[in-house]
Amino acid sequence: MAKPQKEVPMASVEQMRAAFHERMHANHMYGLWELASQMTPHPQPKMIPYMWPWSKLKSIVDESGSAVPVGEERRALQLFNPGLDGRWATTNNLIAAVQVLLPGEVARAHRHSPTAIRFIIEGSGAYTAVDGERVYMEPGDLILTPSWAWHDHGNETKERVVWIDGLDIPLIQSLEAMFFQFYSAQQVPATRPANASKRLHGHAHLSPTWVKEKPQSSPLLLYSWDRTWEALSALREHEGSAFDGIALEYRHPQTGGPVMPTMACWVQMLRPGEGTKAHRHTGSAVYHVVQGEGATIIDGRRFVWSKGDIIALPPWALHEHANTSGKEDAVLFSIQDTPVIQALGLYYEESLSENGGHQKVTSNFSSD
Ligand code: GTQ
Ligand code: FE2
Repeated sequence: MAKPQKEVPMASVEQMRAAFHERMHANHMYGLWELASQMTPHPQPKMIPYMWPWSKLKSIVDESGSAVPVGEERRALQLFNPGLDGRWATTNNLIAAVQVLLPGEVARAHRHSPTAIRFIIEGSGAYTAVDGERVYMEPGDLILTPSWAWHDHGNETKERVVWIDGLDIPLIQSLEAMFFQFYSAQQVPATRPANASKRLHGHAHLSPTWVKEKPQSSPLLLYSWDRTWEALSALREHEGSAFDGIALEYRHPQTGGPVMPTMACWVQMLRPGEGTKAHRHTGSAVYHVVQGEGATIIDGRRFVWSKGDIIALPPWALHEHANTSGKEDAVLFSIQDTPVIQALGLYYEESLSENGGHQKVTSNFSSD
């Protein structure tokens, strides 16, 4: 016969447990059983899909010129994702900003560990000087500022210049690898001819054999719009990607890899009436509408876009794009954090099989 067990009253078991948890927390410990909900079956990003329409950006851009000077810092409007609680972040890893430089202005020389790209929206003939080389801007150009490269911006023209900045600041912050310095003078003296990197490295399939140095970031600092458009046009009869249309990645001319270790840049053309199928993948992106009109459906929400709009795409969000114009090509430029995801073996991708590969639209985005 079993020994009669001494009964422990339920209430005291609960009390003992509560006291245990309290003691554990007071000593900076948590039980795995309290955290299990964070081991999600798939990514559940805090950032939300969001769009900054150009109409809104433009009115702030217009006002910014007279409202704030170019002081120590640049006149760059940083796009904060509403899902990220005031963090300096457009996506979990990337920041996008719109920067304005008025005629005669100079933005003071500095360098930082975050990597930057510029995509020019408006204005011709202003420059970014990168490590002593002036890189001159035309609309549609992509200009790189590798990690830790000195840079200043100058506008000696008679018109305002506006561009998009893309940086990996949120990633660098979470890695706690932020370094920043101002240069001792307003500008870094020019030590190389203007657009030198394009003259040396900007010849598509032909590389200078005597250049032995292979930097992690692309040594080509200027990807001119005329070349970009030439490539898109030459490929327009191809089927392209089912998910992205005629999507091209800007490449490091020596390695063939992404332009920067932490950021990839893409340009994609959607032909009149073209619509892509939906897929999702790890890695986040920020899109900028270079030209045309269309819509992107992200997790069932339709974002109707036109020239100048900026859209944030969360990791693992279903997305598909469409050019809704019957006549004009649509072109999207984007920055993506996929090189980081790829390097760590964390790239996952899935296409939507139901409903012919298209999402059901359940809402329409509005920024009001
Ligand atoms: O123009 O160098 O949007 O350093 C954020 C940080 C732009 C710049 C930004 C920067 C810059
Ligand atoms: Fe900078």
